[in-house]
Order: sequence, then C-alpha cells, then structure tokens
Amino acid sequence: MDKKLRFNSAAIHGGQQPDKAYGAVMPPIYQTSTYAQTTPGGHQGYEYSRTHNPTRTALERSIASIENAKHGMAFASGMAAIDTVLKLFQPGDEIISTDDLYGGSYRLMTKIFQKYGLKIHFVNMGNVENFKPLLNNKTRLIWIETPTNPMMKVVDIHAITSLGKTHDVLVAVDNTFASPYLQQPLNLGADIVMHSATKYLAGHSDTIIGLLAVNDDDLYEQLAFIQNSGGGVPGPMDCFLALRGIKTLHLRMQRHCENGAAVAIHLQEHPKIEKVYWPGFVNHPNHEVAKKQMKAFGGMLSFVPKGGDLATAKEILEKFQIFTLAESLGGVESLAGHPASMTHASIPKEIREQSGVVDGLIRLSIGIEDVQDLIEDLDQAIA
Ligand code: P1T
Repeated sequence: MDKKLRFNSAAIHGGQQPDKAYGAVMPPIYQTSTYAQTTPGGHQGYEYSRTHNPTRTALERSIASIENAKHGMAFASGMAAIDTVLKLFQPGDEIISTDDLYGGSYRLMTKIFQKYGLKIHFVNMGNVENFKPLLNNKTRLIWIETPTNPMMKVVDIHAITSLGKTHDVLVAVDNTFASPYLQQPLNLGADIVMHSATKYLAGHSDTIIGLLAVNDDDLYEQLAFIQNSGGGVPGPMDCFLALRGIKTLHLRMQRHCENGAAVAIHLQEHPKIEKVYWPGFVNHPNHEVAKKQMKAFGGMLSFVPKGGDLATAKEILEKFQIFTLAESLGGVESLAGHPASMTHASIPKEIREQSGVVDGLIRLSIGIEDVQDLIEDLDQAIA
C-alpha cells in the first residue's frame, strides 16, 4: 500500500499485504529454519531464518510503518535489541545515558559493555544542561529512555537530538513506556528507536520480543550485520503475536492513558500516599515537555506510600487482588512491581536511591480493566 496512512490505520495495515501463497490476511507463522533453493543462490529472498523470516518481515514492516521509519528490525528481546545497538561501538567510545532507566539496560551497559571498553556516563536528562559538559570527541551515542523506568521523568527528545546533530553523535530512544502511539522519536530527530515490544506493542504479556526502527541505510546495514552475526532473533510465533498486538495498540493505549490518569489523580488525593510520579500532573517537573512531545501521559505511574518504608510497600503489594505483583508492564492486565527488589535490583542501592528508587517505591502498569475496580483494589490494599 503506497498511501500514507494515519496512525490507527497504520497500526492495522502499515507495511502489510495478504500472504502471497494463499491470500491469508494475517501472515502465516513460517515455522521454518531454512528455504529451498532451485540452484545455489536461487532463492526467493529468504535463505536462513537467523537472517530473515517472512513472519518477522511482516512485523518489521509494521514497526517501520508506525514509527515512521524506513527500516524495522525484530529481536529475541528488548535486551537483544539494545545489545545490538551497543555493539556498534569500539573500545574507548563514550555513551551518555539517562540515569533513571530499566535495570536490565543499566546492567548490560555497566556489567558487560564497560568490560569491553565502552565508557558510559549516566546523567539526569530532565535538564539538557546537565549533560552538555560530558559531550566530547569520543561521544558516540546518547541513550534516552522517556518516560523513564520507573521514575517517570520525561526527556526532551527534540532538544537532545538537536544537540546530538551538532556534535555528530547518534541518539537512540527507548520508546517502550510511551509506544509509538504517544510519541514517534524519529520524527523528533532521533536516529534509532528501540522497543521492548514485550510490553505495550505485543500488549498481552505473552511473549518476549524487541524491535528497532531506523531511517539511515548504513546504520540499518550495520545493525543487521551485528544481529545476523550474533543471532539474537525472535521466532516466528513471537513475531506473529507482536504483530497481532500492534493491530489494537491505539485502542489499548487510549484506555491505558484514561485509566492511568484516573488512578494517578485518585492516588494523589489519597491521604496515605506521600508522592505520585506521573507526567500528567501540572507540577511534574517535565510536564510541559510531556505535553509537547506525547499525545497523552501513558499508563505507567509510580508512588510512595506515607512513611516510604519497605514494610508498608510490601504490605500493599501483598494485598492486591486485581493488580498482579509481577515484573513487566504494558499488558492488558494491571501489574504492580517493587523496583528496588525486582526490575531495578541490579542497580546498586545508593545509585538507584539517587534517582528516587527508594525501598518504598511501588510501580503500577495500569491495564484496561474497569478503572473503578482498579481504584477499589488500590484503596483496599492501601487502607
Ligand atoms: O524484557 P525485554 O523485552 O528484554 O526488554 C527490556 C527492557 C528495555 N527497556 C525498557 C524500558 C524496559 O522496561 C525493559 C524491560 N522491563 C521490564 C521487564 C520491567 O518490568 O520494567
């Protein structure tokens, strides 16, 4: 389809066409490792499924369409996608990253890539001025997560990509928390968009999968070479599930955002809650940036109960009946997490506490249930 589609239509049709064999409307799950050749090299575009697979191609075209990118790439997980991006660089190269980010990304950067000679700086990017002094002639990448996991800081993507361009530094955005429904970083000047599609894109907590979207042909070739060499590829079933999820992304995101706002406002007014982190509040430090770059404020929020201690947080988490205490986010069902001991346990306590991840912090992924049921569940757990 050549016509430029609006977002909701692109989520369903972007880059898709009926399958060539029998006209199947959804791409078949091409569960094959290899492809017959009529003569050596005589294949129909597919040789071996580490390199390409038709179900994966359908998903890659879909993410390219909804991120307004030239190229999409699918990976075995969000971490496999990040791992591939970081392998673009050489020992001695420097990376500047947000200081508040998914614990697994922090672990990969510090425990693996620092060992291979990459130097990684972590800064609060809530204010662009913070990291200007770190830019030097060895800086190769700025890694942004926005909204950040789990403190919900919002980073001004356009301000940072402008800076990246003047210093000839790549800018990559982990768009997992927002999804392309809320923001499209390539349109704001980013070079690479990354997703843990395990979350909002697949949307049903039933697969682990990662995605990248880029415009530049050379960058795409380099990433594809690294991926094919290392092999962090998803299976066709996972690609199918992610593609199916994307077709309802816009509908789900609307409800995630509505429910997220209602829960955030309710918690903010609750007498037993100390602090709620959600970019939709006018007094959130990055509210103006969030308003400018996001369509709405998302379905993620974090809060600290009064007292802010571990025991109170644990008690609340154990009392939930509708919220499930579990890692991950972005599925149709509401999840609650304890970043200090779960998703961010790999970050040393003194470092995570500097960015606000205290032992009393609870993170919520607001699902698409009836919001009154969610509010009642929160009230009984906090009481
Ligand atoms: O789990 P995986 O698909 O490998 O994605 C890693 C990842 C990358 N970026 C962000 C912002 C993430 O939140 C994640 C995974 N996060 C969780 C599992 C979590 O509960 O926060």
